[in-house]
Amino acid sequence: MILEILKYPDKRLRTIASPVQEVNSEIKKQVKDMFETMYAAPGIGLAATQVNFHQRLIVIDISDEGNEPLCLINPEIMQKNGEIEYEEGCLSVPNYYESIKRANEIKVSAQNELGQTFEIEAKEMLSICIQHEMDHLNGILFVDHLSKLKQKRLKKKAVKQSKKL
Ligand code: K1U
Ligand code: ZN
Repeated sequence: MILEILKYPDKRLRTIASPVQEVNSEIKKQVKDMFETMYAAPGIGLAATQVNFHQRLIVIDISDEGNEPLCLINPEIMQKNGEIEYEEGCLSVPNYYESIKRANEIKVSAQNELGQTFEIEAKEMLSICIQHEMDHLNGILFVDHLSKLKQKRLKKKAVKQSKKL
């Protein structure tokens, strides 16, 4: 099932997600629907917050063929190293791209869709994408990393756009 993606400045995007208590059939269905929604968008990542589901769950696939799905439940960053700058986009902020600085290498602990705990070391695009999606789970958007002036301009444009719909 394709889910609706909340658009900035929707206040629900500011919700802090709760930990997933148990990887049960509801969570497995949510993971399936989020992958379907991400591939259809199309995007390379999606956080549960963006589809108004406020539990700590993200899906990612940065491969060109879209055949390397990665699901992270209750992700935690254990280590961060270096710095990388990349022009990011967001399915919740359509048609807006800005350069953001993040850690280049991260070590993350998470559970998979079977509830098994695993660790992953990520660098470059995968690291950027995991950090972007984990920000969503904390109610943070990539535009929050920009100057107050850029944020003000973007918000004005987005509010105007949302009134047209
Ligand atoms: O969280 C999101 O809104 C998904 C976002 C992930 C992301 C992109 C770039 C840097 C960091 C995080 C997107 O997927 S935006 C769309 C996009 O980047 C893309 C879409 C199709 C093909 C390739 C990229
Ligand atoms: Zn996003």
